[in-house]
Amino acid sequence: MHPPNETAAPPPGSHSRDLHWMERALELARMGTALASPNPRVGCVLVSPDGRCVGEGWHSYDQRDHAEIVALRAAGEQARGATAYVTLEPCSHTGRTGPCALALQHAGVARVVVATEDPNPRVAGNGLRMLREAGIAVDCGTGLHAARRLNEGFARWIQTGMPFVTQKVALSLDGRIAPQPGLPGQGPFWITSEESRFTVQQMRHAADAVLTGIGTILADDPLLTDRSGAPRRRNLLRVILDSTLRLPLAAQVVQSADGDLVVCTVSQDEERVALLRGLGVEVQQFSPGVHGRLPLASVLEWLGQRQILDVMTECGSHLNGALLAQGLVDRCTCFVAPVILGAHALPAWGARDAADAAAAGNLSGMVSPNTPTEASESIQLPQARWSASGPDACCSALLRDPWPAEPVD
Ligand code: AOF
Ligand code: ZN
Repeated sequence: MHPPNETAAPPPGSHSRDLHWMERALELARMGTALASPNPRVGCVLVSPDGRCVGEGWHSYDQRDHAEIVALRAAGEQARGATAYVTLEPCSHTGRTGPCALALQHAGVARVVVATEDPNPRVAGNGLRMLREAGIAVDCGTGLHAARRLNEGFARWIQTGMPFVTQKVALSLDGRIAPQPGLPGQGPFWITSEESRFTVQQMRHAADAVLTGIGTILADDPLLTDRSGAPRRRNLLRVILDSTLRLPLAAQVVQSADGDLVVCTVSQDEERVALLRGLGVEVQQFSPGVHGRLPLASVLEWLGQRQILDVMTECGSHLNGALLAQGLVDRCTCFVAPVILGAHALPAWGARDAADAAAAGNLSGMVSPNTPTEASESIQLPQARWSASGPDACCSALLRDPWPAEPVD
């Protein structure tokens, strides 16, 4: 008697079984959102030869142990002969902990299935090699896409020192982000739906910093906090770009400053700087860039030095335009609402003056050389995903993939 085909479980070692357990490992890795940074989000599942899960783990920075170690500890002796499903290549180096590749070997794990290699140059393939040299069967690439999307910030930061920048834009059907400035009777104005705003909170939760310009503070007086309610190990850093220090002391961001508010400026007004610092605001002064402006790339570099991996921008027209034109946007996530605001309303991407407009017209500066551009008249974004968000549409497009083009196998 054979069981009917449709009830047969995929045989051990089969691709669909590998995918099944890797999906669980990815779920575990997601638990590290806002808790693993500045380390990557990593999940691990140990499965016995008869197909039972014998241990699970995920990495949280404050707990120190890597995902594999947490799972090995849970499995104890049952790790012997097991298959380990790990969302990131086990490490080969000694950092705050010893090499996970070695720990898996010592525990007697027979096979390791890895979603993607570690982009950390100290590891990058060495962990896979260590495992193979120890006679362990290694497969790399199961669940690759999802695993890479989960650690875009880490991949960008560990290789370049720069944070991964997600530009979030909530815009009307006619491409506007706010009604005509200065109209009487304006209160808080929401373009997008509650569903989209909920997603924005999740995006803030997944970010290490949120960045905006002084124009947005003056217009909307936002709080810019993570109100997802989910735990995080570091406060979401609120970064305000304010070249001339116009930030009002009564602004909500200032009133709620709790070691999580940084104002970046080129102003030398030491009196104003002292006043802000007295209210618990961190003020970072930069040397002026082109046309005396705040050098955006230097601001991002400085955030990277502070172990900020993921920056989400929630800016107005000019800053949106400048960030894009200067090639500083890695991913663009737009919520498009079925609303028309009219030609006098603010465009989602604008230019402050003719010089900015000219820069914004040069598409080749916006993305990396390996992104296909067609005669510099358009930039194709093949890695874009559209989804419904209540009555809105959401498009999230990758402008620059932080992962190496050729995965290590
Ligand atoms: C793994 N499993 O769960 C994580 C890994 O300073 P350490 O010792 O915590 O090492 C950090 C590096 O280890 C990090 O940059 C990344 O390359 C890797 N993270 N590796 O095998 C994990 N979180
Ligand atoms: Zn490790």
